[in-house]
Amino acid sequence: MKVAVVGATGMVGQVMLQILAERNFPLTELIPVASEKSVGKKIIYKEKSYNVVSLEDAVKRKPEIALFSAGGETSQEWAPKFAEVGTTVIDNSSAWRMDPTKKLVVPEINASEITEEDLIIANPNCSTIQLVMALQPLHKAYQIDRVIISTYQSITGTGVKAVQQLENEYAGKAGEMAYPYPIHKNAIPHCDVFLDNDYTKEEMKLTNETKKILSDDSIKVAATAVRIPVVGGHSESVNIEFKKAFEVADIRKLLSETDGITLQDNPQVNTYPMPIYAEGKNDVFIGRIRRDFTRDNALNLWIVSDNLRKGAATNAIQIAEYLLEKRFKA
Ligand code: 11C
Repeated sequence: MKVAVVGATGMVGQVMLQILAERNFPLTELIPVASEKSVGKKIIYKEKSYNVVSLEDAVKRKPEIALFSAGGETSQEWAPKFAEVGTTVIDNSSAWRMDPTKKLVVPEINASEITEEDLIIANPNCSTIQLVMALQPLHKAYQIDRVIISTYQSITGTGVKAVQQLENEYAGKAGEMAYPYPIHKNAIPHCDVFLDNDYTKEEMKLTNETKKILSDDSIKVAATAVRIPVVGGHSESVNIEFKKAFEVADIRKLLSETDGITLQDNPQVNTYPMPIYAEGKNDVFIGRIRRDFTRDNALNLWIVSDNLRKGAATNAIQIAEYLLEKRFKA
């Protein structure tokens, strides 16, 4: 299996390489790809050195799979060029997610929707993936009417420039700003750009991608996305109203039995998910599960996951593993 990693020098690209190695993905050839300024640089994969190549060169080598994490514009332009030579692109940008002709996939939920014709497959936004991992089994059992979510998002979601901003501020040094305000000792209620409806693009991704992944336009999702000076993972405070009645014990049982979810929920001994402990792990962690006593059939919970892993690289590689099994197995 010839695999290209487009954006190999970026934050998500680096984690993709790490996860391909960890999971022993059966590579016959690795093609690390990056922008012109990184071409010729070396990256190390399983103790072997590889030259970073350009997008043009990577297309010529016709990989079976290209894992893209190089931003929306690169995906818009280059994913179709890879698809034309028969490569299946798994794209981590927002370029194709809401395109009705493209699948938006969280493997535990809807990988079975992928058909032979799908040569560009979209990976959802990080904050959406961890949310739908929790919502899907609950929706199936109790039918979700409405979700109110507030996020507490890691600066790694913005990229290396944001990590540098925090480090500079922490050290009391001047430097380039990734955000319009200091992030050290701060919480910025602004992830991605503001849209005409006064929500941010990140907030509307939570609304729209959730409906698409769960194949249900009737689910109402209102989000507030907040950036906090944390690395390691995104956290989400989520309030869900169901159409059907539930018992909290049954919700706990259901989530604890769901693949990809780890329950960390014992307030008596201060057990709940936190980003410093989610970092480096592939699961979605759920805790603080409790009835919302202000509404009928309503629930509160707290969801944490490593945004660079299940929120990006792990999910993309799980899609590749699914394809390996269903499409590429001889
Ligand atoms: C953030 N969710 O934390 C973003 C990062 O659409 O893939 C990923 C943006 C995307 O800011």
